[in-house]
Amino acid sequence: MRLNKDRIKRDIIKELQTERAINIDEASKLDIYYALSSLMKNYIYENWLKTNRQYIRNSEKQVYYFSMEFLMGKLLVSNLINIGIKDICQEALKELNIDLNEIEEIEKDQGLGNGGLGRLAACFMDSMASIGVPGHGCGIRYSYGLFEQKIVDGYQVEFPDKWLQNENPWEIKRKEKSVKVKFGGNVRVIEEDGRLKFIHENYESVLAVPYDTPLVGYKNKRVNTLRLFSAEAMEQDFDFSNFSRGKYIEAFEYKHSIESISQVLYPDDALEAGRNLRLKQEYFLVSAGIQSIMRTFKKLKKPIEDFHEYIAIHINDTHPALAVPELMRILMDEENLGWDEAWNITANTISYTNHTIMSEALEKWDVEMFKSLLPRIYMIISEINERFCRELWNTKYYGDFDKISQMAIIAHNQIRMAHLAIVGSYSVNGVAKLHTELLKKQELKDFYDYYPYRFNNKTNGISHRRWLIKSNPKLTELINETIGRDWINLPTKLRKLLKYRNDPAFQERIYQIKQNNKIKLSNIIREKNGIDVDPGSIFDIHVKRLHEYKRQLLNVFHIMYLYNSLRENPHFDIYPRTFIFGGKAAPSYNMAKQIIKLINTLADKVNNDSRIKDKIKIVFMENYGVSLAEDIIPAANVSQQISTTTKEASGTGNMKFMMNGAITLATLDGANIDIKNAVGEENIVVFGLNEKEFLELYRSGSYNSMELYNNDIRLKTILNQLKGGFFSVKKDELSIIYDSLIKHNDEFFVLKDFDSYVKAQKKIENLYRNKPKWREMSIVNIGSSGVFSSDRTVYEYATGIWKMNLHNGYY
Ligand code: 26Y
Repeated sequence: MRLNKDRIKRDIIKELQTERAINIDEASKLDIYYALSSLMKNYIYENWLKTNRQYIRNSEKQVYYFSMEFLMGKLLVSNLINIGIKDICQEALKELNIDLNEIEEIEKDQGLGNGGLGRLAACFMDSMASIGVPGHGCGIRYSYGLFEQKIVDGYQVEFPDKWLQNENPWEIKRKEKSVKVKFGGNVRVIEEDGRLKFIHENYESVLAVPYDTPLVGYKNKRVNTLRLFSAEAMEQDFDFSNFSRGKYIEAFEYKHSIESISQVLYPDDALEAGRNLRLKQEYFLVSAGIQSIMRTFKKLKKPIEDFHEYIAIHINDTHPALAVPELMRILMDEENLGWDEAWNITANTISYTNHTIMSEALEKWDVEMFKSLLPRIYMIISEINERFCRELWNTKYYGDFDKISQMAIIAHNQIRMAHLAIVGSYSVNGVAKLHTELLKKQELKDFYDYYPYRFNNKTNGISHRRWLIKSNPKLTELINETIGRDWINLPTKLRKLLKYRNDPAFQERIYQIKQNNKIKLSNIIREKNGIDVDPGSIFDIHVKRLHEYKRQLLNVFHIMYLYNSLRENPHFDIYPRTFIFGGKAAPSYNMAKQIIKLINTLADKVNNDSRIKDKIKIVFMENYGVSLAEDIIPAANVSQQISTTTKEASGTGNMKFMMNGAITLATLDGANIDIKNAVGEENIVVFGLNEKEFLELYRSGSYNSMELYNNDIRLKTILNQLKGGFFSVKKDELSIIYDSLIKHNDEFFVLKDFDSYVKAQKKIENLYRNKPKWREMSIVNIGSSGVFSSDRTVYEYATGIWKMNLHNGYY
């Protein structure tokens, strides 16, 4: 379909009339948003149908990416970009006196994820469609995404995220493709034709209703599918006539209890939820997802024994690890395969990514709870466990009870999901080099020793379409003008920019673009926070989930140190700086919430202290999420990536900042190390303990935070300020922070890295004062960021793990 400006104008006007019954001069922004999305769907659907038809016709292998989280953000502009009509659409709207940015504002973020893992899934969807991987997302359509954060009196307060309040124009409900998911009941075993049969009885059925969203590839006419399931009560079960008279209210209660399964996303991203409802959600996802895949597979009319030749199922962390027993159940109980055949298919279909080494985040389920909710699945896991333990005994670990119980899937009355995921899959990957090495050497060492060939690394990436082309259009324009447009399909070609690193004219333009982005962000800050910040100051940004290991505290302590120094000595030399924070704390994570309170309390004090003459400003931006990130990241000078070494599996924010020309202030953790290797030591500022030093200190148990407190007057002052009267907060308010650092010996080595961090910050300041140097570094960062495109990552998954043949001109 050839599109031009006039045609788009005409289509919008017509769409408003026929679909919204309104003329353009009366239309609200919401009307325009719906009209625009509706006409885009006309452009998308044709290719969606073609893509699906082609997949079936050619029997191309399909990947299904199972994830409890998809943090998609807004889709309107990103779809316009990928269809290839953003510019003409923007012009067409302009001629109708409509500003595309204002229409975009109307759209609610699709925030069905906590943070890194959910956003990674969203970037992968974009990359799969764009580089030509037949791949689809499979998840839950939560009625409420991650809570909306408001800051009230300095504290985080959570509100429900009503993202579906207005109709979501991108999804199509496909009620006719619903499947049944069964919970509870009992399993009766009978013998039939010499084989055992397992009859699941007295269960409760839940209807999993799919909602499909098209995933539009970048200018390649390919459209994949994101399928999210919503839980509904089965109509016959819910039928009021089935409830005896007088049970009217109970009928509704029943309906609600069923629908609660897809009601809300769990807001914890590291602390194990361990709850019955969460387990229901996880099984709901995998059962609905695999049943739906089975239906598609049947259309190919291929022998079931070859299932894994046509289907790959990837599990995003262990949350969908029940895919292993669920696929076994379907193959055995519904397709009548024997155990060995079913196991061969399953273990060749499923692959698994680990995203964290923090033991708190490793999922475990209580056996009793599990058994009563999923009796048949429990039987299958028990059998997998028994066979696995027997195999260990018969092969490598004869007589070694300890080793076998350490590796078992079920032990101490718990089911260990990571062990299930590893045993039931053919590939296990970490998300950055260091992370994968740590999995092999430590957390999953036993499994690495046993299955070395299963382990591999796939360094994370981000979609350069969303995180550069969409979020930083001016920088994109400059890049296109300077090196052409090849880099869009092959982002490593951004390297061509390196040639201009010392070109004063180019440096000046890079600087101007950054300046404009900073002005835009300053306006947002003025509007949202009522704080005036100086776009001429260094924008030093720390945005991500709130976690002790991510060490927002270290940043805060440095600011307190600067503030104390300025108060003591008004001539203390400092380049003006704006410290920007953003991030949500899990609602039950007290310490993280106290850190938010501390940041806001400090901000109040510092921002209103006339003695320091606006040399420091502190801003906490509420409700950090995908769209806010798109405004913040292009405006950053400094990217704070300062986790305690070994704790951050990869990080992906670090890549987004780098791609937008910020300089990373980093510990040698996660993908920071890969960034350092990509840009070279001179173009990143590194500090703190490295992996080896950290592990030595950690293992020796010789760290004593009290000593640092006693010997470093800066730290002593700061910590004492937390305790007594310095901040006008209730008595003992911030003392849990003090206690964690002093009484509980500073688990995340904040005090240990403090001195090194202060020096690194000084180095940042000196570099910033040297304008040509800073601009050069910024260009080198942009030019080296192509390897962190998720196109590269997905290409590696597709060829290295999923064994797909890609017919693609670029990759
Ligand atoms: C079990 C449940 C409570 C749970 C829910 C969500 C556990 C973990 C999570 C989310 C984890 C997560 O987001 N991990 C992050 O994954 C990113 C993508 O790989 C990494 O970049 C980041 O370092 C890691 O913390």
